[in-house]
Amino acid sequence: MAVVNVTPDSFSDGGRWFDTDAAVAHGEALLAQGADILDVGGESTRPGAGRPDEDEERRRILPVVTALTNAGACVSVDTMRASVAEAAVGAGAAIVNDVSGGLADPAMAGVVAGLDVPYVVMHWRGHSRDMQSRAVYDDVVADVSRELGERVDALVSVGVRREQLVLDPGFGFAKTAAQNWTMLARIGEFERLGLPVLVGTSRKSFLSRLADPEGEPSPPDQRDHATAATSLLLARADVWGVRVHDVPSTMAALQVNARVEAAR
Ligand code: PMM
Repeated sequence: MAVVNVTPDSFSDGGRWFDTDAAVAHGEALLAQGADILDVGGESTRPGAGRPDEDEERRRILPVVTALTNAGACVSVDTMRASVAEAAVGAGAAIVNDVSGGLADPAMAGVVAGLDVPYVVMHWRGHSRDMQSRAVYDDVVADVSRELGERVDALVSVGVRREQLVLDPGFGFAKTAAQNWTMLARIGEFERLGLPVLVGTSRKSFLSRLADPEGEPSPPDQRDHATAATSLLLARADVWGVRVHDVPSTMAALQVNARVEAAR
């Protein structure tokens, strides 16, 4: 899954594709590089970010969803708003990716239940403005698994079909760097919930101080080698998908994995 952020302020690539034509051209390039899914989002979730209003979010993403669907892409819409998810599916999106797992908008569960598309439920503990204060866990893997399981039960109880669901532990969302490393080390445990797992580590800040944990963080666009290394680990753990910004580096990692598997 490759990221198409139509935002002025995403941490990793903010502003670069904040124009319909630039976003569509970027999406087409990601497809040509081998992406299977394009994840189109109009709201930045960087720590401390403010929210665009609903009209602005629609204005940013709907033309991009339409154009990329028409170009043959499988598009997912990265939104926490039920009405935006519904409009994006109407415009051709085939997947709803909700970083709040249905918690940000009480209408989301009902809308998704009425749509025949996969729904990505990410682990979330509140909006990005103050989420890092909520990074408190006894055991991050056990606690995130339990909270995701509770979301699954709540969604299924209002009519979402289990077969629609994909789970995501939410790297960087109310997680410290150490907690992200623990989740990566124990990623297989999330598969015990019996649903496909999507993971987004791409360019996140826990990858920014590899040589020296006390040193200067590397800028986001210099974290793609580390992201590709996580893609290889995640492929070894058999996750369903990885959400990345740079497709060629992750494609190489996945191809290495495929060759190793074929040579067994
Ligand atoms: N991360 C971001 C945005 N959307 N969606 C899912 N399912 N998982 C993630 O980890 C995730 C996401 C934030 O990253 P960005 O600002 O680079 O898009």
